[in-house]
Amino acid sequence: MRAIITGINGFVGGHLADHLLSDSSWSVWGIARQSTLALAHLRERVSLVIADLEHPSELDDVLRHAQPDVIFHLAAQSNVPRSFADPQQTLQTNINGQINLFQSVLRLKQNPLIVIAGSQEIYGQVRPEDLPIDEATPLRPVNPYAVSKATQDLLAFQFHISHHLRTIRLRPFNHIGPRQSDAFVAAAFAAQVAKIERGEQEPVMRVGNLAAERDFTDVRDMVRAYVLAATHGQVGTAYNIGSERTVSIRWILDTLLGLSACEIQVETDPARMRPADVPRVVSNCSLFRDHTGWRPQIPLEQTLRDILDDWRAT
Ligand code: A2R
Repeated sequence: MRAIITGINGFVGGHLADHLLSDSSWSVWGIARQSTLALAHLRERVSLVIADLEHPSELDDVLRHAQPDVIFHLAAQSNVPRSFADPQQTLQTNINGQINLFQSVLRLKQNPLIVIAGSQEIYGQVRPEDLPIDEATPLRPVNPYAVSKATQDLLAFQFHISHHLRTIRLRPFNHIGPRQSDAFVAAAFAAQVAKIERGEQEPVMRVGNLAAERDFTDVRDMVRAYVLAATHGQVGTAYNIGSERTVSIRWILDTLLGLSACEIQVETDPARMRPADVPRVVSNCSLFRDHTGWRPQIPLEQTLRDILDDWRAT
């Protein structure tokens, strides 16, 4: 099986490549804008192709060359604050990038399975009575990134219906793990703990809303789900992927603090409070479970230990 991963140099892309390459039946091409793979250990094993999703002729070259059976479409502008700062750029990259990819596939008359990495952010402002969130829950995106992901989801459906593209739409809930940017909460806390342990920061953590409850999955379980979607998923379908349980941000913080020998104070920083936060988000993933048999396997305590060890090593 020949797989292309767009966004190979991103957080999920590296883990997905690791997972695919653990099975000798996959060969992996990666698309990136840079001329080198971010993860050194992948350099011998992934065929890197330099291409920008916003340049259709570059995509044609990649597809002609790789002749993929599966495209895992991960490349995106994935940062929510950046999407507020420059909504046009986020919509341009995420929506037009995906349209370019689809049109390239059609132009070359290829017929790969296309797995779209979406986001639970598309559900946005969920009401308590909407919980747990299943695929029929209304989309109420509340930031430009979420709008771009909702549009990617709709376009994948439309191109499946109109052009028979074999798309599968994934709607992953929060996923965390080693190598994630510290723009995300678990990595942000772990990075601070590691700095405090090295004496680079005073032993005080400044935190936002700790009461919010979210549905977290280890990224390594998440990429296993992406591959199961490709091998066992139903074309044309949208799937939620999550743990179907919640933990609070406070639990994440307390677990990380419990993994450190340092005495660390916690202070609330009003600047980090997001008043519009939805208090609780939890998924219903029964459709994906029924179709693929997937269940997360890595306990979150283990995930947090691995994240902290990763920051200690950087
Ligand atoms: O910014 P770069 O050059 O490192 O590349 C990013 C890449 N990317 C692009 N690649 C080709 N052409 C473009 N126009 C383009 N724009 C962005 O996508 C980056 O390496 C990758 C996204 O990685 P992360 O931001 O780390 O996202 P993550 O967490 O891996 O999420 C993967 C997917 C995204 O579509 C999310 O929206 C979804 O999962 O939940």
